[in-house]
Amino acid sequence: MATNELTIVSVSDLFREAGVAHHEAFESTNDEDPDWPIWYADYLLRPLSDLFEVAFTRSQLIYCLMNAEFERRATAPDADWSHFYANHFLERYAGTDTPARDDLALYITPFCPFCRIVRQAIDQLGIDVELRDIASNADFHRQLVDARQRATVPVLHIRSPDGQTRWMPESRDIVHYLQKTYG
Ligand SMILES: N[C@@H](CCC(=O)N[C@@H](CS)C(=O)NCC(=O)O)C(=O)O
Repeated sequence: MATNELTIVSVSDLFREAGVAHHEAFESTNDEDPDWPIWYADYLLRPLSDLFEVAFTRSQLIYCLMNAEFERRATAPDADWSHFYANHFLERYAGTDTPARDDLALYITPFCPFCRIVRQAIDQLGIDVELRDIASNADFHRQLVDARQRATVPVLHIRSPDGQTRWMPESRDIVHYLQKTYG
């Protein structure tokens, strides 16, 4: 699908192609897709990783797509979106040797003070962590209980680029780990 030449044209072509595929998938709902960054991230994960020669993670792409959209709306709402997105990604990832990062997900509940402490650390570090609210999502709740035999939050789920996974409880340990790894 993607060419191996990393140019504004090849990247924006890829985004445009994803846009067409998304339109076909959501035609029946008039292109309504509140989770569009997830759909695009899944569609683009492989071709963007190939094109940039960067091992993007799914959550990294979701995060970057959302950032691109926020920035586009705020700064250039009339710009060609595929060009804007292409530039956004090229500025951040072209020519960089971004190492493959862990895929991080934090199991939380909305009003848990220990979760808030971890979330503050995440915000300060500016890292990309998927938040999984076990109070509103039965699948997340089940995943956590299956893994830990209890529903205490926060728990950080870490998936390394080599596929190894790890569950880390205790807010203090999580903050320490994140600061040591990403600070
Ligand atoms: N020492 C733990 C305390 C975590 C904790 O008490 N979490 C509460 C929510 S604030 C909880 O999940 N309670 C429900 C349960 O344990 O099932 C930490 O610092 O992470």
